[in-house]
Amino acid sequence: MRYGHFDDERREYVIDRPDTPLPWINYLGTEQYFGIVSNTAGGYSFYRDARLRRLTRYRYNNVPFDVGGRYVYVRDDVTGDFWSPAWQPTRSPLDDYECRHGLSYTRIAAARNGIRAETLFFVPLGETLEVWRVRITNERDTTAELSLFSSVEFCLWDAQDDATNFQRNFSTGQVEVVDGVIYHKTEYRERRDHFAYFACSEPLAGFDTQRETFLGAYRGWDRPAAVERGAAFDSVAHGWAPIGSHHVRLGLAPGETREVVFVLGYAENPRTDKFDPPGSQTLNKRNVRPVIERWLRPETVAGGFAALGASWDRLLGGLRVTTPDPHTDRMVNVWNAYQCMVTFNLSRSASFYESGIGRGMGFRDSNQDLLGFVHMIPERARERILDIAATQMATGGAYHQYQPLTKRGNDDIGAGFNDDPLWLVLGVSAYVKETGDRTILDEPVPFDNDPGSEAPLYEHLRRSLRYSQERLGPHRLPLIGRADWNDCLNLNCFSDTPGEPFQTTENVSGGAAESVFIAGQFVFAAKELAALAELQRMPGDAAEYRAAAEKMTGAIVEHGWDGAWFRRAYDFRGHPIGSSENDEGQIFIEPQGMCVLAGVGHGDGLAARALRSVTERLATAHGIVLQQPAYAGYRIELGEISSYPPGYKENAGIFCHTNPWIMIAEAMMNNGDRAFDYYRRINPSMREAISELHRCEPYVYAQMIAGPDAPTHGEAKNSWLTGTAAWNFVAITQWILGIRPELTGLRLDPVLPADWTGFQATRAFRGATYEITVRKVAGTVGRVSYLVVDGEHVDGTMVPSAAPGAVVRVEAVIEG
Ligand code: BGC
Ligand code: IFM
Repeated sequence: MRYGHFDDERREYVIDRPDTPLPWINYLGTEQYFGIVSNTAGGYSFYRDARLRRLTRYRYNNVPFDVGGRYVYVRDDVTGDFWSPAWQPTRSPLDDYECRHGLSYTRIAAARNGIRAETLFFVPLGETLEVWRVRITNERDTTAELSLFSSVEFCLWDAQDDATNFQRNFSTGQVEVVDGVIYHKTEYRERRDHFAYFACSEPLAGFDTQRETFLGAYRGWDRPAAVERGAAFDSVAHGWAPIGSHHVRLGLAPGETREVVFVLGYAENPRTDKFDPPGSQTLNKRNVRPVIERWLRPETVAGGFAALGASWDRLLGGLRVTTPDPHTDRMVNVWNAYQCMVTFNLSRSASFYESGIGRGMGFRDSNQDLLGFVHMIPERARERILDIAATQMATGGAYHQYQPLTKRGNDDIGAGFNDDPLWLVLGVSAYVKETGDRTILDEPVPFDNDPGSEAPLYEHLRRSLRYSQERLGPHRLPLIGRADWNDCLNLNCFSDTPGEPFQTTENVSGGAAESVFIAGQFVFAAKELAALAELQRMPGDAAEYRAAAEKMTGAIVEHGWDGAWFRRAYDFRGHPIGSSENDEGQIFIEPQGMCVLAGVGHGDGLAARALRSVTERLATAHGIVLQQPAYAGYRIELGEISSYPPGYKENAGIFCHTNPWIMIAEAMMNNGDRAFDYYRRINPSMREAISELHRCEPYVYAQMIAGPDAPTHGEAKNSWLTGTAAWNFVAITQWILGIRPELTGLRLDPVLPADWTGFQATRAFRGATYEITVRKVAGTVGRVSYLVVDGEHVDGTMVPSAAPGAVVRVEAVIEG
């Protein structure tokens, strides 16, 4: 069952009924000001940091869910009937409803009793504000006397404090209403350096800023007293819960459409010394007024909206494909790329599942996200890499996270996830492959943000490898530390006393847990760094890293191979995990993917055998599960993984992030059919047809789909902010379609499903544009036989590099 459809032409997902199984959300903003908006206008806004600069309030896990948002009410002033054109919060029956989620904008339209209202939400480029453009049409054949009410509930900036510290916050709220503009100016502690404003293009019949006055005591957003009675109270909030609501009266002739614009924005006051006497800091109203006036004008709104669309044309224009599969096309050309950009902007901070107060930027996560957006925004990817690397410690180790506002490593979760440093190598190598810019390797970058400790980025990468090499366990495999990619595999935990908090053995010599996953990742990273070393003309280093990769490969083959698949780890007592010796958790997906990606076992049949085991033991119709059999109960020596009920999350859920590793591995083994089959199983657009089961948005990947051990097998959770986006983008574009940036140039090496006859693509690469056509006879499998580049025959699969600005025609022939 579907709840909407893709409008590929307009790059929109069109939701045609409001009661989706879960709120289906979208993101507003691409620079500094962001918002979440659901298909019923739920969500909130923030400036840069979803925790510390939250403009509007949202109650997570509310009942009913997704209440709190950008709400507009329409009232028929003759009958008194009022309703929400986004359905929420009044949930009045609508004659018509449609939500179009587009690229950084959402348009929600509905009609009731002959009145149609359509609201467009977006954040203009270069501004720290959002626009709501409401178009209201009288489709009756008589005049309509209407009232329009806007509403937002302000958050008192620090979302964590706002949700907990009521003894204080019920007394701090402050607003000011000047010339129809509502200013929310609550101080956060001693700093009055920022404020929010909410403005309307029309003369006001009234306004409200005190929540309980607007709503009425004991009432909800579904039945505000002001809307019900058809008149605002002109309330001014002192403490309690400041809101912003405008009341506008409209008389519409039959057939008439009116446009009303609301602008909600963030502004900062000029910095003053925080010890200035009270009252000396004033709102910077004079400076924001022209901005407000500009954005309340319809022509500015139209121009701003067009500019946003043009910027997405540019971002997405660098890679476009036309394949025999529409699900592939729309994901690659629009939605998967868009999701990658959202992970660039938001990391893991704010979604329907991430509260915006929990996490900063992940060291591991951000490096992987980079794989999916580097081709769209290479300069910003460069900056991101340097920010991440500056949080690395001199030991080569990493903070697990850093704060976007301060760009400093934070200790909230601590360090010691021993896979973290190696992701930096993979991120940097992806950047150099895409851009050819090897100057980044020489860029001086501090350790732990200490300016006195700068070293070239290349040195950071060396230390990343050294970090693993200096932390090997009894099987010469890397120590896992707190965990590796799998946050929940905590193998250094034990408790001697039941009920006592567990202890960790992290640094206990001779007894520490090891990770085969990190071993595979090390081999991968060491080979990448060897190639970068060659680029740096350091053949000695290159040889050293290749030797290190080989040595680690030896350890994997000797201690990491279980007979039919790669083992997962050794616990701190030296027992294997992910082995046929175990009663549960016998086989894990991660080492099968990572070891094959790293080239382990390609020549001796281990890789192919491991992948067969994945097919036999882990693959389901809804994707590949993380491990089998699921852990039935909690085991302290395995940690958090066994705390999840079977079939969810890391305990045998379909952890979508890992599936593309297997797709890539299958492509490497020349199995185009299997690689693509796995791709389709979790492709959100393919799953649109089973939306009542999948439940999450059909236009973006979710982190997890429940595995067969769960009663809800096939149900997705945690959509949007996940490394799944980047890795699927890499799997489909670079390995199945085979358009792959390498250090020496662009390779064209597709591994296609047998029944395809080819595909076409446009790829911008290092300033040139490649118009690609791949031809293959249906029913054949095989790799590219030769290329024809601008009419010239070229052996192999490397596309000769062209000068910036050139447009090159590349034809690849697969003879089968
Ligand atoms: C995982 C969660 C886990 C958490 C703990 C997350 O990345 O997805 O399952 O509870 O990390 O660190
Ligand atoms: O690898 C992690 C990721 O960093 C955050 N989400 C869960 C993954 C698996 O545990």
